[in-house]
Amino acid sequence: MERTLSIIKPDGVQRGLTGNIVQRFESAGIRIVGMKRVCLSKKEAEAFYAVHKERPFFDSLTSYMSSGPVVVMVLEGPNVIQRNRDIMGATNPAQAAPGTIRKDYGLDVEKNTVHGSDAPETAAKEIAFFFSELELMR
Ligand code: D4T
Repeated sequence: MERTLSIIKPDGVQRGLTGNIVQRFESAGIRIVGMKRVCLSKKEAEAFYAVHKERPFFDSLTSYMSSGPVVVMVLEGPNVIQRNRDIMGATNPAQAAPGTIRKDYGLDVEKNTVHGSDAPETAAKEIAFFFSELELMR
């Protein structure tokens, strides 16, 4: 059993895609064990994306991620890190496979509708960024 962090980015929340995206996870048999809507400050977005701080898109990405509410979720299931990434599709919506979230809804490489952790270590860190142990107890 594995856990991963999913974020519905501001473009997804603003366009009312939360229900649709949640349904994609649930119909794939993935359990949502934590979920909340939050507004990130620029500083919080910079802390979350700290690994990308040297990348040229860092300022734009963190401004965008703090531009409106996001929905953060902890997904649980076997191999859920990779399964979530398969459901999301490639980072650039133009290269995403048919039927993926980013192909169906992504606007560009920045406004690509969803985020998902990419490995067990990053998943653990990203989950702890948003959720306490208590919130995820069953
Ligand atoms: P996430 O982490 O959101 O699932 O994205 P990926 O793991 O698929 O992609 P990434 O690490 O290459 O990029 C992290 C994050 O930065 C945004 N981004 C990326 C951006 O705003 N502009 C860009 O030019 C690139 C390459 C999108 C995802």
